[in-house]
Amino acid sequence: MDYNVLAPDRDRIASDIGELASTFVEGAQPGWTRRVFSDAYIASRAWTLSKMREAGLETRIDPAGNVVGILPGRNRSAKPLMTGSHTDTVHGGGRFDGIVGVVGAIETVRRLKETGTRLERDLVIVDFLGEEANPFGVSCVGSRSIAGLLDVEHLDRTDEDGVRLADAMVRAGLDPHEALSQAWKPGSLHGYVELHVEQGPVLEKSGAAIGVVTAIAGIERLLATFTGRADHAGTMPMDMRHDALAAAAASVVVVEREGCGAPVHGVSTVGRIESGPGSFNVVPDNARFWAEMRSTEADWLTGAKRRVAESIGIEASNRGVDLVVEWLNDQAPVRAHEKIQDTIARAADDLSFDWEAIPSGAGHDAAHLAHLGPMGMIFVPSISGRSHCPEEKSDFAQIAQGVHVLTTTLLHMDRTPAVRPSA
Ligand code: HGY
Ligand code: MN
Ligand code: MN
Repeated sequence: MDYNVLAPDRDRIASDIGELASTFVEGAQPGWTRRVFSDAYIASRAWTLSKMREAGLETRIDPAGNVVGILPGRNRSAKPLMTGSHTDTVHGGGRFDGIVGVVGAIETVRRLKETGTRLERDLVIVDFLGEEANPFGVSCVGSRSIAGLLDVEHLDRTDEDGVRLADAMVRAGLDPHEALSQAWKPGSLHGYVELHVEQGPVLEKSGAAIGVVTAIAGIERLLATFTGRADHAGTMPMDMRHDALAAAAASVVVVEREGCGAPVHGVSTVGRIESGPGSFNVVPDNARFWAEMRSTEADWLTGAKRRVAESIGIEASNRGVDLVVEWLNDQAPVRAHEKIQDTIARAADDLSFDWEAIPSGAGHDAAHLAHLGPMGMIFVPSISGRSHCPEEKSDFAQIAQGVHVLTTTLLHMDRTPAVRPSA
């Protein structure tokens, strides 16, 4: 088969991405903000649904708020294929993170229909609800629900106003109770593949058009709370202070040092710090920060969690400051299935696109869908490697190449026998 006939319509992709970005954004801050449960996000779900309907899909919004479209295959009892991503953003985010995978999935359906290419299996495309980290501390809400990884403990998590995730879902017209019980069975997918922007500099540096993802990093997130003692900043001698902010600041450097010294793929970040009471002339008696470590290597990640907890404990006790560490999220690294990696590479070769194998430092819905069947991911380059910021950008011609590889990969997967789950 000449896979070039499946080439996507680049201008249509650009128009969809532009329409979503310009129509559904929160507030006037720089970048494109569309956070889960915001009015802009809730309104945008109808947009995704209409795009799927226009493409001729059977559509629904499931109890967890995932927008689901199905392209019927010839054999409806065959295990389906699935692809998708997310359209929520971080605060002040970009126009491409996640969105490329949803728009790309819809364009794949259009091209299959326009070329009269019928799949053997159903193709399920999903715009997963709430992939990004949120004030409830539960990312990937929609894909966890489909994968059977959303539980009551997640629904009871509260934001800083004490609102439960379950209540926020009800306010958005969703059904958290049903979201707990709609899980698909492990092994129920013939395969899952997701198109996404790389969000880093590797592909741009190497010149490869396509990234074949080898693994998705695991993430350990923590909230460290330091409690010291308020004193007069002018009179209390340095060696008699219990300075919570000084302990937290020294601990920020501990977290940074953990990632900088990683012998394997490993990074660490403190994304936010707060302290009080906040006057020049008062020794701070409280501070807290939110941090995360990531790696595709489980052993390093486990070790980093232990080393950071020990070291920041020392920074606190050296200053007579109390410390409470709360671990918020423990997402293990997930390997992409070898056979799906090979299929993506084969599709890129069919289309004469240069590709390279690459780990994902970013988390993705695909990490959860791996519980339902063999998983793979396709990356396209990010300009200057930037993401989660207004400067996030990918070239539409390269996005179209990624969509072309997605379509061709799905065609190959449709025709290959079931693969055994990864070892
Ligand atoms: O944080 C992440 O890695 C993803 O972009 N949500
Ligand atoms: Mn993403
Ligand atoms: Mn993201």
